[in-house]
Amino acid sequence: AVAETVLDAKTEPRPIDEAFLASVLSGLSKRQKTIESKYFYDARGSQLFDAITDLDEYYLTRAETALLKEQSAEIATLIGTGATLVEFGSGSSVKTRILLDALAALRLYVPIDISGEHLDAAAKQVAADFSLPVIPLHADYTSRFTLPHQVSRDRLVGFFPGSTIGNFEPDEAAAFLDRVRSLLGPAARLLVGADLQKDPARLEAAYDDAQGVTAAFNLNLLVRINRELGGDFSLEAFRHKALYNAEEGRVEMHLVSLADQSLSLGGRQIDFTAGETIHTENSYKYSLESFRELAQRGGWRSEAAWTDPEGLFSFHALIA
Ligand code: AVJ
Repeated sequence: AVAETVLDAKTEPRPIDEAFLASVLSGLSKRQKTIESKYFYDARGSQLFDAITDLDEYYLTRAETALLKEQSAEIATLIGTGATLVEFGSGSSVKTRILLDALAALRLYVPIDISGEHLDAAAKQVAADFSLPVIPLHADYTSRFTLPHQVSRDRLVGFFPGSTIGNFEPDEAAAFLDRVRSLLGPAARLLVGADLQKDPARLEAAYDDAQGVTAAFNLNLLVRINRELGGDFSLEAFRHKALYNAEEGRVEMHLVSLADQSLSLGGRQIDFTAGETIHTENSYKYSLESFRELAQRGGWRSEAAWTDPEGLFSFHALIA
């Protein structure tokens, strides 16, 4: 506690991220309160997500990694030589390495990530390990951006693993896929991972693990709002909830208010009734066919698709 006080005294107060504040205020003033899931990933949130990927219940990362290893030679054959790989939300590029091991004579790797520090370190490491030109791009791939001018729009291959596409509403996912297609140009390919529909109990366990890591990941949104936006959320007054919404085909995460309570944020009062929730994430689950339809709405056609032996996860090669 003493050390913290000393540090606090020396640290300049950081200016508030106005976009974050505006997004939270707007989300919390809706009838169904929401917080955008892209705000999960501060340093602590990214750490917690990494811990999630190691959980027994969270089969997604293991299934996709195994699938990529199994199919990387075939994927490499589709892609051929001289391509440029553009990754959306590259993080630490762990899955990329599996592809890079198999891809012959890649021309360039362009990792795109919202977290700048992480990105530069990961980019340097990949460049060194694969003796590959790497141009990292610090950007929020969910908003509009352009590729660096050094990247010629020739033989571009997008890479979007992890079922992150499932965080978009289907309409937004189709719009995103359409935007990626115009970004990558004609003759482009897109390699994308999508989690599959399955037994709701298995899905719910994946988002509500026994150790409570996912609960901590969800509650970290409130920790972040308290620290960065001066919120006064009591963490004890909310609990994590995950449920499978069968009509929508998605897992939802919520934070449930355990009591009637009011708090203040950005000069506004926000009221909760007991049992009211903040909807913090959707993870849409697709079938092979429903994902192909989605891709088609985004202007892509399916070139190939693979699933793991258990039928848990899918990986698609799309062509513009
Ligand atoms: C990284 C978006 C794919 O939706 O499965 C994990 C995030 N949320 N546990 C997912 C997440 C709760 C994850 N994605």
